[in-house]
This record gives sequence, structure tokens and C-alpha cells, in this order.
Amino acid sequence: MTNFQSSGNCILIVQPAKLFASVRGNMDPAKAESAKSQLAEQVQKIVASTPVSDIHTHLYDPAFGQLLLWGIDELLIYHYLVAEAFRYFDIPYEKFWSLSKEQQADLIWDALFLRNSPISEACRGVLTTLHALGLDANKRDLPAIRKWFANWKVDDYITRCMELGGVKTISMTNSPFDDLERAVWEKGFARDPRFTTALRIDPLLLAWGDTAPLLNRWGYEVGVSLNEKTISQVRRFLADWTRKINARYLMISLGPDFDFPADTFAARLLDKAVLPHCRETGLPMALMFGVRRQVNPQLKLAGDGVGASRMLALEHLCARFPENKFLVTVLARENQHELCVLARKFRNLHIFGCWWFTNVPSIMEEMTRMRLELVGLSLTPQHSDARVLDQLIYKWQHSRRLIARVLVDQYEALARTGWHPTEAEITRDVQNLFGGAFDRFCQMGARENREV
Ligand code: FIX
Ligand code: ZN
Repeated sequence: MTNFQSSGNCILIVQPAKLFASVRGNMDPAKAESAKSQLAEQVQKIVASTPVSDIHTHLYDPAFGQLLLWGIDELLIYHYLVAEAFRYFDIPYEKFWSLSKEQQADLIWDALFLRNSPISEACRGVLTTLHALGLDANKRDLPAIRKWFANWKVDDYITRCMELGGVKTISMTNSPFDDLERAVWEKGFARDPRFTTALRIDPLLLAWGDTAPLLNRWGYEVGVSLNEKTISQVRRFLADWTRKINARYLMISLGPDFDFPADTFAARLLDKAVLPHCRETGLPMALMFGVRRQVNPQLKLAGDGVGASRMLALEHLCARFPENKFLVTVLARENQHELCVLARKFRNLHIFGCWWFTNVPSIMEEMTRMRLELVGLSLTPQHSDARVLDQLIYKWQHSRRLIARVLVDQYEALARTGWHPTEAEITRDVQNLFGGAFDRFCQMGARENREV
């Protein structure tokens, strides 16, 4: 199997040795050290070669044409880099947005790679990607890199990026409220089986005043007030789109002020329409907590921020709706511990990903350690959130390295107790972290969810 982080070196698979017996006095320290490094190599090898299901991205099946972003200019104008570059720019925001993508990319390359060393996670990601693709970014020759990309055909390139990232399936974020995307679904197309679907419903819950007229236009007879008729029409809308796109789950991102129960359109629509729909279909609801949209609107997509959320709202949801399943990630670092504790209380809660501002090595390491220590293996430690196809490469190479490091420490700690995980057990664990636990959660039937 491919070693996705491979530098071309072959690593021997070894059976886990009986580690750290020296602690008990029957192995010399040199042997114990070598057993330890054998275990580390074994874990790294397994993590590097286990394909992952990427459960949340903003990538698209190639049938969506221009919506699937890829290539060097898209990599450089990723909104993570835009936010960083504006700290060095002194041009007006509007001037930047009036430029072509290539001109924007030139400015970002100049500010973040040439005039300063590209040490942020998002910048390093571009370099990891180029390096894995076999390009020498060290020459600092952006036109040559552009030329290389121009030779690719998108279908071949999808395959290449998935290979290098070790990704077996890509979950899209599918919004019926996006005019370009909706038109493709309505026309119909042959699905690429590598891309799975998730029904994104932010405007339905967060901007009901604007969304109700839209639903009316699309043939759903809703009024602004949430009476019985309106609720049943919203459910019809959800059922139609769930069926049309064959959604694996529904999803929404929520601001720090989200509360439940509450007398808000979001809470009431969730309670009366969305969660009943999820119960009926058996689909999980993904809740992404803590984004503060448009803190600086002049930065457009790069203008969102973070705030600590009320985890009590999530507790209420998990407790009140044991037959619903919640996939949850939270953006604020200060919410992470509470989320882990909640996952211990409610088995209808599945933690996923180190989302966005938490997807940097220092925070991801802290979160991944805490999650494994507090929850174990019944979670999905990472998703890529890739918006540009090529990002699959760096997001997964970086995450794999970090997850392997954390796992090595955990298995070494077990070995010190005399418990030696076999190769098959390590493989099983990693498969669970890379999609197995998620699949199991999605398949789980309704049952009583409180910890006993
Ligand atoms: O809400 C989301 O799904 C977020 O991931 C995006 O809105 C955000 O722009 C992003 O790309 C973060 O990684
Ligand atoms: Zn996202």
C-alpha cells in the first residue's frame, strides 16, 4: 500500500516488540529504546498508509465544473492566506478584490513567500503541496509553477491529489441555496462515486426572513410564522433535497450566541422541522459551533472570526433528542474540553475535526491528545475543510504526521503497562479514526443515549 508521506524510503513492518520491559528489569535500556522506535515506525507506517474518508470539505464532484477549485492561483488566494496577506498589504480592500485571481495570487506570493518567510500553517501547506507534487518551490519561480499546473486535466488531477493525500472519499458541502450548485443538481448528472454529499442548510435556520420567500418561489408554501403548514412545507423541502442529492448528513455552522431551547427561528426550526426530518431519515445533523461571520466584511470569505459557544445548548440537544445523532466540531479552543466531556455523556454525539483556526499544529496536537485521552477512539480527529482540491495533500500529510505522533505516545504509554497492541489492532484503530468510527455512528440506530 502507498506510503502517503513517503520520501521514497521503505520502512520495514515489524511486530510490536515487548516494550519497556526494562522498567520491570528484564530488558536492557538499549533494547527498550529500539523496541520503542520500532513501535513508532510501525504506527507511522500504518497512519501514513491508511486511506481516509474526508468527512467535510468544500470540494465538488467534477460535474460541478468551475465550482471545483484547483491549481496554484486558487491555492494562493485561499481565504486563510488572504487574511494573512492583508496584514502586509497597504492597498485598499476594493483594489485587491478588483484584481484578477492571478494578480491577487501574485500579490500574496510576494507578501507571504518572498518578502517574508512562509512559516504560517496555511503558507507551509502550499509548500508541502508543491513539494509532494514534485515541484521545486525553492526556486521561487511562480510563472514556472503556473506552467506546470496548466498541463493537467482535472480528472487526472483529482486522482493524483487523492493519491497523495491518501483520501478515498470526499464529502462535499451541498447547498440548495447556491444558485450555481442548485442548477447542476436540478439538471442532473452522473455522480463520481468518490464524492459524497452533505445537505447544508445555514440560510434556512439563520436567515429565515430571506429564505421563506425563496422557498415560496421554489413551490414550498411557507409563511414567515412557523405554523403547522409552514413546518410541513419545510420538511417537504428537506425531504426533497435529501433525496435529490442522497445526503449522508445535514449540516450547519452556528454563531457563539446560538442557544437551545430558545425562542429564535433557528432553535424552533431545528426543533420542529430539521431534527424530526433527521429522525425520520436516520441521518446525523452536523453542528459546527463558534463562527462569528463577517467580523470584517471587507475581507469577504476571509472576514469570519471565532467566539466561545454555549455548550449547554448542545447538552440540551443531545439530552432532549436521544434519537437524533449529532456530528459536532467547535471552533473556539476554550470549548474543546467541555465538548469532550459531553461526548462522554452522550453517545449520540460524535466529535469530528480540528476546524479552521484550530487546524494548526499546536492546537491540533493539544486537541487530539485531549480527545483520545478523554473519549478514546470513537471519534473522527480530522477533516480537511479543503476548498481547493490540492489542499487535500497538505491537510492530510500534516494531520497524519500529528495523529501518528499522538498515537505513538498513547501506545507507548500502554506498553509501559505491559499491554502491547498488535499490528492488526493498531490498523483497526487507525481505520476507525480515518472514517470507520464515523461510518458506524452514521449507521447507528435510534436508542437510549445517556451514559449509564
Ligand atoms: O462553515 C464552514 O463550513 C467553514 O468551514 C467555512 O465557512 C470556512 O470558510 C472555511 O473554509 C474554514 O475552513
Ligand atoms: Zn467548512
